[in-house]
Amino acid sequence: MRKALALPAVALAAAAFPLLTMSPALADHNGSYQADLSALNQSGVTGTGMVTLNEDSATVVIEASGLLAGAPHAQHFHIGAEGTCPTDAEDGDGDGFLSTTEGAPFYGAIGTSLTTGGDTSPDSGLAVDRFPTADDGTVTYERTFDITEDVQEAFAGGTAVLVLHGVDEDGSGTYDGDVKSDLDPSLPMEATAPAACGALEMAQMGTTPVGGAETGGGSTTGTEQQAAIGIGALALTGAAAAGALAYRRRQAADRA
Ligand SMILES: [Cu+2]
Repeated sequence: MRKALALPAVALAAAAFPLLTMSPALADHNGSYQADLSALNQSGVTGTGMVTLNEDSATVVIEASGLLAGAPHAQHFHIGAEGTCPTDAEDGDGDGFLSTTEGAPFYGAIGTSLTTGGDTSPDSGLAVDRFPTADDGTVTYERTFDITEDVQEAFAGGTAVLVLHGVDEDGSGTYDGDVKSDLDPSLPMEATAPAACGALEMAQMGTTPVGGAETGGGSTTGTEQQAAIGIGALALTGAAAAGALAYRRRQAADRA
């Protein structure tokens, strides 16, 4: 009689365990992120980017000043590298510019093109007619659109970086000069070189973290959440083992 009761309990715990391991979960990316923009290529650009994520929906607000007036400025989420910004010292080829390519080991490739309308994929990376024009050197941008899964994962993993492009390095008042763009040789380097960069960091909690009470700190990363889930799974494994042990003890008791 006792045996009959004990066995299903063990089976139940064992059955529950794979369910947990099967949903280790995409780390939660929902919440608000902020980037404090720092100048690159001595652009003098300052500003901030705010991004609010809710599943695949992103609301992006960018305010920046000190940009070349009257010129379009490509802007992107870059993803998949270190999640950091380079310095002007990373001018590997010594052409006087930190090019978009030279910064890529830090901020990665284009994940999202922050256009004013239409496509937002990396294909629109240089769609100059759909990027903000800084009429008086200031850009104010707001748009809500869907982002892809790789970009969601970059936010969760801390590798999303906001980059604004277009810098008038020689102060001529327009994109010109002899150095050609590393991205499109038909354009001057000034049109595509990074003007400002900021890592997108979580500004506030998007959801209640798993086991958040004991983490103590203000921020909980996806890694910590996964760790918490792991601990839960371990505890359950322990419960199953304890159940099995109790079953063996009862068997022993029955034999005695
Ligand atoms: Cu970019």
